[in-house]
Amino acid sequence: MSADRERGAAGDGGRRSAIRILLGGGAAAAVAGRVQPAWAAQADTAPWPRRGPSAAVASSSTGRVREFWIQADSFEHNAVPNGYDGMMGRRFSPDQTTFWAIGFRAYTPSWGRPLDADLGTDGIGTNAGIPGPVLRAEVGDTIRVHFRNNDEHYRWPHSIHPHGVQYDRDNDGGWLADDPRHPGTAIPFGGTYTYTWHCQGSSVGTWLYHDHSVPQAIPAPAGAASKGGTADTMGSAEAVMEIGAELGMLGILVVTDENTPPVDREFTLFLHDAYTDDVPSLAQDLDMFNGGAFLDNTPTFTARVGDRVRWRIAALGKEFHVFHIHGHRWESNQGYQGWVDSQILGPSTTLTVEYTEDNPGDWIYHCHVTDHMTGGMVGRYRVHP
Ligand SMILES: [Cu+2]
Repeated sequence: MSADRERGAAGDGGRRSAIRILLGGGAAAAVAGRVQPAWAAQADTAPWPRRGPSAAVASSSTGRVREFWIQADSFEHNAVPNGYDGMMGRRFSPDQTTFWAIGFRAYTPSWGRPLDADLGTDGIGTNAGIPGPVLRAEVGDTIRVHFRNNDEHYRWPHSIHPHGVQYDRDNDGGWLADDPRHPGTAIPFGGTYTYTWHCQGSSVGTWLYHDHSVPQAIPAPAGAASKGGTADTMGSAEAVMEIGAELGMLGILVVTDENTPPVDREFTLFLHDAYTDDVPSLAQDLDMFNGGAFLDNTPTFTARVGDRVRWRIAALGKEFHVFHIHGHRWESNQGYQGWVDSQILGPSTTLTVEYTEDNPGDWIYHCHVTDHMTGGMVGRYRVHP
């Protein structure tokens, strides 16, 4: 708690300094002490919101510790198992759309065995690796993630960096070249680390987590000229930032409170892209929903008329996406406030879409950026009467 207070105090001081700068030289001198107009005195004594985003904790919180045993596993992944782009009619062979992926999977305690899929509104999802398990908690809870790096293929160091929750630097997971041995930022192959994150009032919503460890480059296939460095040649300009996330190390984190509306269906959808420049085994860039590309390789979601439906959507990478569902509208609660049928999201931002289902039919959902439709960001949405 003392850390929270320190953070709040620093934030308030920063805000006052910023106001002085905005007011220009004369006003700043006045604030500094000689002649203080009424508004200036107020600026220093008024009740600036002492509650930073770290302060609010709902009193009705459960205060539980949510423990997760998460392992990074490497596996060969074909993003287009049916070999067909059902929108444009193109065909692919497995060698064109397969790459060595890395993903987070949730396990029984001590990384015993992978947990079963659970697609319920409180579930962890498919637990197939891309995306990682849905990490769920309530305001007031502490999330404890026991992480093990089992990246047998690349044998790179990895980490988990969360969004939306409260953590200190040792639980941040973000690697920096000028502090390369900082705890939690580069867990070696075979190594483990425990992250502790706190869910505060400002943590309610849809967030994400991802690998944020040492940049790496995948060596070009034998016979081709090598384009870049590896962990052993860090400093190469070709190393790719967050390559682990590009290869699949990403997932959705959900924090709820007593005001979170209950729903009948909750779909979690992760938008990310893999590029031939970074992943040489691919024949074309892939733009993926939950690690799959093109109809029937991406998730097919289903609902019934009358269902309360919620989509929790996140994106990572270097693209901006426009999420669109055919036959549906929902009320935007961010940016433009009103009815929409398309919404923008970019790297590390999320969308929470809620509506009551009222339009039966066989629909599609897709990213509306045409390049990304060509790259695979389209899926089916079936609504039963
Ligand atoms: Cu897109």
